Amino acid sequence: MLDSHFKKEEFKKAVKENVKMLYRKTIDEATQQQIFQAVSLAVKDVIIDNWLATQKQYEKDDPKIVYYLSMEFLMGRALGNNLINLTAYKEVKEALDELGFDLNVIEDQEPDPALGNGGLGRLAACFLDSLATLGYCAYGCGIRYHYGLFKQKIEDGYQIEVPDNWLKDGYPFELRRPEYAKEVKFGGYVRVEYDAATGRNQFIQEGYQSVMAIPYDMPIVGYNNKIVNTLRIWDAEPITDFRLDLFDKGEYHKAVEQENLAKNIVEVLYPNDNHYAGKELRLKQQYFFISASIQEAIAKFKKNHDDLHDLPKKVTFQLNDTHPTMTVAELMRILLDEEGMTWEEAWDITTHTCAYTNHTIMAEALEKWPIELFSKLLPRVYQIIEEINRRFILEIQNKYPGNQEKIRKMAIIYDGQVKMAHLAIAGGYSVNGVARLHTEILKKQELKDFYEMYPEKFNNKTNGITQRRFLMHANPLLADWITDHIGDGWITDLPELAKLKVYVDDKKALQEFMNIKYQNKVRLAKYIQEHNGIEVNPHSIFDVQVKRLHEYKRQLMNILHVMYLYNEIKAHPEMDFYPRTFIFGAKAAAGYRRAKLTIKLINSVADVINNDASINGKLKVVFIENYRVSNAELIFAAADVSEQISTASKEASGTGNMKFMLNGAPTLGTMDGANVEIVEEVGAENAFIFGLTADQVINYENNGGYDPMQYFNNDPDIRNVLMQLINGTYSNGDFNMFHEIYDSLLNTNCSDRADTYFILADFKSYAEAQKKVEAAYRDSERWAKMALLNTASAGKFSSDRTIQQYVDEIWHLDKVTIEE
Ligand code: 26Y
Repeated sequence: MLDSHFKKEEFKKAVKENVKMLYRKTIDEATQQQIFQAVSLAVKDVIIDNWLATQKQYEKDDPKIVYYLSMEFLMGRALGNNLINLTAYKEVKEALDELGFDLNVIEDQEPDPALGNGGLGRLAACFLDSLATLGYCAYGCGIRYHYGLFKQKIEDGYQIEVPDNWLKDGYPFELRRPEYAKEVKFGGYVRVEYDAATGRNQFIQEGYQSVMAIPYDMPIVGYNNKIVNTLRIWDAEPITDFRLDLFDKGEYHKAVEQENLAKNIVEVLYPNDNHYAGKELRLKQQYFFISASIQEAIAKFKKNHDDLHDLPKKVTFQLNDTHPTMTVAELMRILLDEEGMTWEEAWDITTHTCAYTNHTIMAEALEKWPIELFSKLLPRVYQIIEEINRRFILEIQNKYPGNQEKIRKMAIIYDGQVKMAHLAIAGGYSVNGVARLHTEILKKQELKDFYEMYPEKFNNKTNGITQRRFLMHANPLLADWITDHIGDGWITDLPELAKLKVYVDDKKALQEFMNIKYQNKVRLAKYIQEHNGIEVNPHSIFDVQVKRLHEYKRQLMNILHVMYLYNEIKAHPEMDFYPRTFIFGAKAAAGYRRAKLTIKLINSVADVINNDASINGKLKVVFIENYRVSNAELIFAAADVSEQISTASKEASGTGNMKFMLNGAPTLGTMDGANVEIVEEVGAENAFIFGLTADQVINYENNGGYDPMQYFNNDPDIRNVLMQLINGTYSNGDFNMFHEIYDSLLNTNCSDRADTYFILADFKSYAEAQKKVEAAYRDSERWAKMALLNTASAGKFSSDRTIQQYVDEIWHLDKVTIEE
């Protein structure tokens, strides 16, 4: 379908016109960045018409709405994706060609809006794409951080964080909506006043500071269906001058404070992934965007409905992890204090409107706020949480009379802390995990007591990814090849990929499939040459681990294995070794020392190996700087092997694993997260599985008995590699540089259990699995079949499927179609 606005000549004219209007330049004088702005504006023009039509349709149909509340949306670039979903990519590419521009280069001008850290934020972005494509009324609600996730520079092998000023040239795909501004209040105290008219107490917040929340809307274009949903991100601005007039001179100080509050609140995304730090500013961020979003949702509801008791029929608030859990208390506050409901009425509505997704079992990621901090910052919200907690404890006592242990483990407020996960579970009607294994662990281990009390709330929603970005846009050669063979139904119905299975014995098809992989490897090799100055051999096996750097993801095990291989090659130069390129990409949280040291280790090992001429380029190690959504798209398309090697039970789902699979890279991994379901779909013979099972890991954790030293003592290969961490092999003779890593594995002077993530326990079976990878790859026909079967079996892992399950089992939304 070609929209009339993309008639080539008209589009070219629009671009020229935009360059003139925006920059007073002719097209040959404009910079690439200016062309990007002009092209984007022309695209936005088309989107706006569909956006308006969608809003009209929603007003007419009055469908149920899901608000996807998330501190993070890792959107990646919009231009290419919007063109894909408008089905205008190829036409625009041609039009720009004719103007003398390369669409790929223009796309590269766009900053990556990196308003997220990793998996959780990217999942939110995939969900928005699927919601719009499936025709559901959905709003993403988040924060317009002025600085997204830092840019990573590598200097002397170390990670350096550079601020990401993504808004500096202006972002063409956003719309400021000051008419929907909301006031958000912090601090002060609560005055209680008896209202004789209603016979009830009124709770009035006084002496507070406040900021204005100003929404910016970004269009979320559905695929080929004219639907355009909205991602609404809130910016903060100080209350304007007229309010300042209200202050007498003595309050000048307060006015300045309010101005600073507004500046600070949306300044920067916290770069922690799966690690809670307890920063006051983060709590402010949470309340800021939740209060604004919930106020707006209620105002919107009241515009078209007159009874707030119907809210659960028309609205769901989906909480993306515990970060937006404030929703429970803020909704209660509005229903109680502003709408005058009784506690019972308000609680009934709240607990039928909120739903919570858990993304991790890592204890250090659980949000627990000190009462002190919480009650000072949000006095009224805290009162409400106290009352929720009081009643919740009564419920526990009712169910388990005399059982203090249950209260200790389950209370929302305990030990001087507010436990956000407990609030999210008590205050909502649904609790879901993000892969089958993860949900089972939640039920049996982490949230056992809650599952026992509310079994009906628990459910699983295995994650998914959008094939529009991660196949169509990321891998156009493969996308076209697939469409040539089975039609284009897969674009909105990924299980259609199974039709490719008939080609598994077709030599020509296999050859073409692998040839596309080769071309994508050449494309990535060029990127690596340009960005790292390292020459890699596109005929070597591209073995890839890209994801956030975290100990549980075990990038360390990967690089230790590389060190082991290098030792083998040096010791047996005659050995027949298939050339391999190990590719890493990972950002470490700025304050995560051990993760940053692991990056240094990877780069140090790379330095030594890449510069050792004696191994004839059999082994290369590449650390791709500044891994992010845009270069991820190049990387997935070019990968031969997908490293998914987390300690079993620790990776809730993973979604990178699905992106590799879709692009034809078999999984080398543990039975963790969604890997379990990937293996189920593709067959164990088309994956390389190794290592402890989740049950074995949990058993060690609960009962002890793990001794890494035993591996060190009994296995000379392991011992050699570990000794190289402290004998200067990779540190120019500096014995200290990597000592911390050595200690972490063997516990010479560490606080936590040695080798917390069972690297030594899994090392040998990992090395064995790697040998099987090599053997399989040498048999090029066998490998081609495996690769093709991975793509052909990826159907389950579309976020379209995930979203449909959320709709059917949690949200119960109505499907909308745009009438022509
Ligand atoms: C508390 C705070 C500092 C915090 C910030 C970010 C805690 C957690 C996170 C991010 C968590 C995250 O990204 N989790 C990942 O979610 C993905 C989507 O469900 C999963 O695929 C992945 O396994 C999980 O680690």
